[in-house]
Amino acid sequence: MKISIIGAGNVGATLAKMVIESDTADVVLLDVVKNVALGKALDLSHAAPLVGQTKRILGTDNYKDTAGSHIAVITAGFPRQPGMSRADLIKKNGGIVRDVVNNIKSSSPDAIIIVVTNPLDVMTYIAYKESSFERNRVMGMAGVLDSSRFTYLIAKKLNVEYKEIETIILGQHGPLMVPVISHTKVSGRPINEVLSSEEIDLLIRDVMESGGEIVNLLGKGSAYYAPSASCFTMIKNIINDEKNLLSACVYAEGDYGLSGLCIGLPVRLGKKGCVEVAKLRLDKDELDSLKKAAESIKELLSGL
Ligand code: A3D
Repeated sequence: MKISIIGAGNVGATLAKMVIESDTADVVLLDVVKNVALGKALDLSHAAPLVGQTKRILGTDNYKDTAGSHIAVITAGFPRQPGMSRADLIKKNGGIVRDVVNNIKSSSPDAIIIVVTNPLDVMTYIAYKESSFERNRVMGMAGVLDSSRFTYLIAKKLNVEYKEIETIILGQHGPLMVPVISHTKVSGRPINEVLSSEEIDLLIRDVMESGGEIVNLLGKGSAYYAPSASCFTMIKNIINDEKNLLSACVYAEGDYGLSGLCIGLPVRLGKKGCVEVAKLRLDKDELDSLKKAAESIKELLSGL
């Protein structure tokens, strides 16, 4: 297996470390800033004798080195700068994602693409359209991260193990995310039998503020350990054909009454990519929230 990671920044390099240290696949780490990719790949290679990994990592700025990748992860892009509008960020990162996707398309025409670059729902849509790949081969990472943050917060609040929590967050990666409370359980019990609605609302608020909290604490850059782990979870599901129920941003084709956009939906990932959009029975207010999130994403897409 060969995984190319485009963008050797915080998320890209951390993900590369997870993939090779676990001996999951060979990695090509590509960045426009060639020396950064080369330096990080060399540093990770020097750890091989200590960690015992047998897979190889190559740093490059040349897409020829990525040829024949099974999975291509796009982490290339820039965060929003002070004074920069969302539309400005879409323009800047949209241009990068288009360029990256066209390179992936010619070097690895059979690859499965996982997008991480923000704003996630819009960048995944751009990647889907630009690639002309089937929808099962283009997806965005956000829901696994948001769901993991919710799991962490519920487990902490109730002092239970993470494995006791079952939850999923759909919708937009942002303030219009949709935590599916009707499918959130603690040790098999519906969460609203364990926590009051006020307590649940506070936890949801905390999930929504998690990313911003980390940005404020770091002072420079944004979260990358949990985003990388989330991406790695998606990769493992694909490589090992695990097909666990996860949330990922995919192109909607009538699923949940939505179409013409990429949005966080419940999916199963396997060797062929997104092998199923799962049909969960959602409450009316959850469906309404999903529609609201879709409207907001479509508004952003209309500016493309
Ligand atoms: P950062 O550490 O700045 O790394 C970005 C890297 O992309 C840098 O090394 C750049 O040189 C490189 N780059 C820029 N343009 C290109 C290009 N055209 N080709 C190849 N490489 C290029 O950022 P990061 O790693 O922290 O985050 C990367 C992206 O992921 C940003 O857009 C973040 O907002 C986004 N992100 C999303 C999530 C989600 O949950 C969706 C979480 C964390 C980060």
